[in-house]
Amino acid sequence: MQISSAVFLKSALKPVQYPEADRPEIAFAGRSNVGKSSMINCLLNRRGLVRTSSTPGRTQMLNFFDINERFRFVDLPGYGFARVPMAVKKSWGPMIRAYLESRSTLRGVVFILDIRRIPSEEDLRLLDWLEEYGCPTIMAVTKADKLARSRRDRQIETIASTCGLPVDAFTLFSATTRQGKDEIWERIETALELPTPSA
Ligand SMILES: Nc1nc2c(ncn2[C@@H]2O[C@H](COP(=O)(O)OP(=O)(O)O)[C@@H](O)[C@H]2O)c(=O)[nH]1
Ligand SMILES: [Mg+2]
Repeated sequence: MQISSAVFLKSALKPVQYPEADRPEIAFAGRSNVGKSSMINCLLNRRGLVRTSSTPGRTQMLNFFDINERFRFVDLPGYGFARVPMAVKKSWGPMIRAYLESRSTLRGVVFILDIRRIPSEEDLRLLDWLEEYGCPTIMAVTKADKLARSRRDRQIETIASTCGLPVDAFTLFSATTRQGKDEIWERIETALELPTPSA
């Protein structure tokens, strides 16, 4: 994918604040600190477009980006970080569900897991919601550079079986080495061509 423009549009907490639903959209989901923002920056070849943070739990809003004046990326708020206020933790579920339920232009969700972690209950709950709402889902396992090749395969097998999915559903990715970037783009391009799922 040739990126001619990538522009931050706005942050939103609830549907009335979302930008107009006039372009197909791909959302990025996963726990805090998993590497969502890093993946978006890597896909767009923009180092600092999306703020990455070593202080997880800060980006508690949906952040919308306009790409090539043709489609949008949405950096969804992360979950699973211990040191955020209870009110923020409680609002996460309704915020995500409201988005998945109402966004008519949503074409796919890139679901990101950390290669070093067994998927958590929260990860699995989100996976259930994606299934419930019938969202086409692109499974990605990131931070591949953090493990030796021999351990990667075993970890992916464990992650896949925990999710109840086949190993080949997962794209191995690293924002550091850019491994898997082309494959994620191919899957995103395929998702962008899908018709709007009926509500
Ligand atoms: N080694 C390595 N570090 C990564 C990778 N992706 C993200 N990180 C680091 O993980 C931390 C959290 O990344 P960020 O993109 O902010 O996660 P987010 O909270 O999901 O948006 C940052 O310190 C990143 O530099 C990766 O593929 N490899
Ligand atoms: Mg982030």
